[in-house]
Amino acid sequence: MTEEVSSGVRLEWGAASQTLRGETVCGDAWLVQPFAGGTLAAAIDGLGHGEEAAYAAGTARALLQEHPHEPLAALFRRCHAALQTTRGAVISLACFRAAGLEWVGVGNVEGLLLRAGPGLEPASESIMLHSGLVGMNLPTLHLSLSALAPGDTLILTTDGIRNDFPRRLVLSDRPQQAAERICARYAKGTDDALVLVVRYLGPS
Ligand SMILES: [Mn+2]
Repeated sequence: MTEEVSSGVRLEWGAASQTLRGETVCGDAWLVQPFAGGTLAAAIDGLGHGEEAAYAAGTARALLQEHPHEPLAALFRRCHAALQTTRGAVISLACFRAAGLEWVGVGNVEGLLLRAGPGLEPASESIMLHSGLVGMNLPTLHLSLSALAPGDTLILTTDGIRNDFPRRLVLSDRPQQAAERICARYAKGTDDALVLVVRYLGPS
């Protein structure tokens, strides 16, 4: 999907997920939610798998969708409060604004920002992950702000995805194609799996 509304940034994104065999619902969830001034992207892995994992992930997703404009630390506090009565979830959040990408994670949802421009160093950046479990143990968060140039591409993957997928190939694919290809070839098969790919196209 491509979004060009009043959020201040133009993005194209795609997602793919795989539900663990034997389960009817996926415990991993994602969101891309534009608001006035930016767009929030999220990848969420409810602890374990099955219905209770999906419930925890869905609870977090609904809150993020409702309050995408809030600071990331406030969103984590909001999710932490709401998930106390659930199994909990690991969550990575990325907010795209004209000023750049603000991103942080609690738990192990990996985030990678690939630089599209040639010769840029570093060619990629990784999300700052804090150990914890939203709903159970919320650490103090240190937010990172990364500058963005057109074509730069964020990839969020839950731990159901092997992390040896070929990085640079992602840049030559449309986000939806990239997400589907990574999910099809690099899902571990032992857990739910989710890939969210978001490309920054430029300011709007
Ligand atoms: Mn998982």
